[in-house]
Amino acid sequence: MRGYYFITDAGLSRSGNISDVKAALAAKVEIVQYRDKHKDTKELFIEALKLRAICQRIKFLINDRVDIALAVEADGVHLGREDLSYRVARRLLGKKRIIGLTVHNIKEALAAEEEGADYIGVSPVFATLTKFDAGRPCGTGLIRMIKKRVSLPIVAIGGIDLLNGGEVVRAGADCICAVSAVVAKRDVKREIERFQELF
Ligand code: TZP
Ligand code: MG
Repeated sequence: MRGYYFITDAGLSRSGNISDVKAALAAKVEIVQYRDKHKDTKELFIEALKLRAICQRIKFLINDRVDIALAVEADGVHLGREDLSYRVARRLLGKKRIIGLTVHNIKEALAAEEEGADYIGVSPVFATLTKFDAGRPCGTGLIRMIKKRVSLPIVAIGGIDLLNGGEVVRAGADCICAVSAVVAKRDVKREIERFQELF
């Protein structure tokens, strides 16, 4: 697991999730996460099904919703503290599917590894306007600390752009995700390629 990690954001997108995900595939991303905090269950299911069909050869994850992940046969989920617990999600999803957990500090990172998470999302690295309840920025120092003590792949997220992205990779992030710095741009493929060059 290494490189740019793509997350959809229909609110920031200029041409919609389907077009953005196609651009992400053209930019050779290996992971796409479908994230939408506004749609109802039926709308989520219908769009996730379309995205699953597009993302056949890469990892396709669903944010928050284990039920949608199962319904569209996604490769896994990304869960935060307000979502189903790791244990319950693992029971529902089985051993093979990917479960990524958001962590905000070293204690949570160690606990995520102990539980069996497949990767951790370290969040938010910097201040972000994209997620209003993201919490306090942890900075790249936390990434360095986690890298030393936890062997899970690290996905860094929150306030990352092309100016600070290099620092995040040097701190030890295996993947970086930059939502507004990519999805709100006119040429999504080109922006992702710029992030890929940081690795
Ligand atoms: N999770 C933690 S921060 C965040 C998510 C989904 C938003 C990141 O967006 P941006 O625009 O890259 O700061
Ligand atoms: Mg969540």
